[in-house]
Amino acid sequence: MQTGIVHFGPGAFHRAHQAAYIDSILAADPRWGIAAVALRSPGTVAALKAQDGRYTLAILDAETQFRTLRAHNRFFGPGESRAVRALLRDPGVRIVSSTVTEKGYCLAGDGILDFAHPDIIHDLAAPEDPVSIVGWLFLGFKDRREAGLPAFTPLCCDNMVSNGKKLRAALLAYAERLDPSLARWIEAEAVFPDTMVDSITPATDDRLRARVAAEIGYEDAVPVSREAYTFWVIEDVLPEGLPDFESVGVVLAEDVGAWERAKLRILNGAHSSLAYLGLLIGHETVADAMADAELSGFVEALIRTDIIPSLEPSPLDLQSYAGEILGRFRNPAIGHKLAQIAWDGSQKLPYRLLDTIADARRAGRSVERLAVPIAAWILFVQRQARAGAAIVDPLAPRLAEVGVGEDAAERLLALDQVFPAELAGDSTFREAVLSAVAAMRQEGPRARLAPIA
Ligand code: CS2
Repeated sequence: MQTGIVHFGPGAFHRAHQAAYIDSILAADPRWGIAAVALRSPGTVAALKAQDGRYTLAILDAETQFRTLRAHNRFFGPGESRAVRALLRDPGVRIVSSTVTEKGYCLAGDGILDFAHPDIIHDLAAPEDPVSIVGWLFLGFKDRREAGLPAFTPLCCDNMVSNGKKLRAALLAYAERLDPSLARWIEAEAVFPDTMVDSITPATDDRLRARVAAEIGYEDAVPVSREAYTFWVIEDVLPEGLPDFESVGVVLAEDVGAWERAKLRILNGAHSSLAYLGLLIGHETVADAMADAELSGFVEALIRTDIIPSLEPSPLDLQSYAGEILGRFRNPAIGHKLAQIAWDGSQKLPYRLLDTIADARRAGRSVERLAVPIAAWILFVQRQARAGAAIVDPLAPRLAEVGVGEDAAERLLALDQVFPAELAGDSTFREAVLSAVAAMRQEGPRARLAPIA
């Protein structure tokens, strides 16, 4: 196996999704082994390395299946930056992919590079020793140009609309500050495909480790689990000679936008809604929340009546896509924790719900129901802040501070890293959210779940 892909962020999602496709590709073409890079957290790469890259993928669904994957052949943890840099200069490396979550791209509320982000400040001051993915791509491209090598292809696999375009714009803005001629080179030489990635992947826990050990007899420190459904759409702009993605079921599409928007707004929008409402009600997993008829009825109405109109016209059959997603949420075989989905709300809400709300306002449609999950996020932040409980979010310190105040709802709605000016200044939207917050505070989290006449 050679190394053709360098991947930043080899967490559970990458190992359950991209690596499973690559594992299949490797059977026919050994060029595409993945180098796993996690320069901040030692755990996963050290364990993967100790297992020689072999780990278990448990597919938990109507049928259970265990696959042993081995798609990674190099492993880089903290302190190994120099070796990563050398690898990015290897002509065999053609793809640099990333799953570093929404916050890993250091974007401001409007989706462009945040020059006030500590990682970007760091990288601009020390561009040869980067910590952000943007800084790493810059350094990799700089070395490639100097060596007279062609550009690699950055492949962003995180849940953001126009993820490739956003990464490209962020990198160009960064390069412009350090070396405008390199920015021109990147513009001319590199493509940044948009991608849509989808497979429900709960975080790995000791229960999964114990199950893998019991069922297949492998003491695997880093197994992953996911549902049977898996889907990957990549914008059809790939240069010649990359892996034969289509041979393993990846869709190459001219326009990924319709897929991205539908998936983010329906699946992820519903997921975040279930998470905040479900946690306030006292549920633990997505399947538990879906078994609550009032809550799942609300979420289905939200999708079918409020979210789908924001996606039309669409080349996709959105109503049946929605039905399929609701079925996936009911999968009792995976314990997908609502708390995991609730993480990083400040980063997720814009793509998942606020874009839909902004579209609804522009088109003059009601936002009454769409305001409910936003109110639930506010009450969730407030509940965590007042209990002194952890808020997992890059804005955590700010959320904790604002969340304890009397005017928390108003102040959260004023956070410009979360709410675009268009919504923050929109009294119809604000009133819908504040009225839902007030009702849920008085009558409890189910106050706004009843069907709207
Ligand atoms: C989830 C996603 O954790 C979350 O926020 O909504 O990880 C979701 O499971 C995936 O996007 C499904 O493809």
